[in-house]
Amino acid sequence: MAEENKVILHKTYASSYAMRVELARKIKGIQFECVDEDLSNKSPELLKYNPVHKKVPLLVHNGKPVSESLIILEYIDETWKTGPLILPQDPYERARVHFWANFIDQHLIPSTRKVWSTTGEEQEKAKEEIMEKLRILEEELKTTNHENDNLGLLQILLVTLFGSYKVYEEVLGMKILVPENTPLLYSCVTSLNKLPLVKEVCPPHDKMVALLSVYRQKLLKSNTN
Ligand SMILES: N[C@@H](CCC(=O)N[C@@H](CS)C(=O)NCC(=O)O)C(=O)O
Repeated sequence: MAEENKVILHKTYASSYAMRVELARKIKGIQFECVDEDLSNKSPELLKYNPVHKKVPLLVHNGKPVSESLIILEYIDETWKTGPLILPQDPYERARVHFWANFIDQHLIPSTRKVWSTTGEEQEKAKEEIMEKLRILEEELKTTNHENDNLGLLQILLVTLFGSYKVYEEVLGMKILVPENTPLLYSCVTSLNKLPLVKEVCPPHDKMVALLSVYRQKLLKSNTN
């Protein structure tokens, strides 16, 4: 890789935020060097280059850091003009995509966290909250002329968040993404899951079950302390 175009991605194996960047990199065909972070012992580079949040993903392009996955995706789209566009060019369409990306990050993901950290009635309530937010997203999908196998920003967010929905079913013992509630979203995620690029980025089912089972136990334990 030429020194003037050195790209390093700090990530962890199962971070869905990092998977967003991995997918963008594949879409654009960019050569990256990857650094796998241990979040209990973060690298000096991660602490130096992302001092505010100290989180992955972190992209370092020719020594210049870019953090926060949505910002990284936009940076990639603007910097590597070759390959398909991740964000629409039209200002209005772009604004809409930003709106729904923020909805996913600020409303949907916090609700999914609740379902992972609770049990019983509380978990059922959290599940209902997610289903309601998914129905809102479904309404948006109805208004857009989307193609299921087009990997734009929203598709990247949806497949990295819900592509492992069968893992969630196994670990949580409940179904969240179902065609009866949100048929378009369900068919969008299942079609995206079949794409070779997506398959390359998503960790295998059994490994995800093992990792997310540990994650759930940790969350439940920290909730009872
Ligand atoms: N808003 C951030 C969220 C990234 C995030 O939450 N990363 C987690 C891993 S999935 C992390 O690095 N956590 C480390 C920590 O909280 O110390 C983004 O979109 O990039």
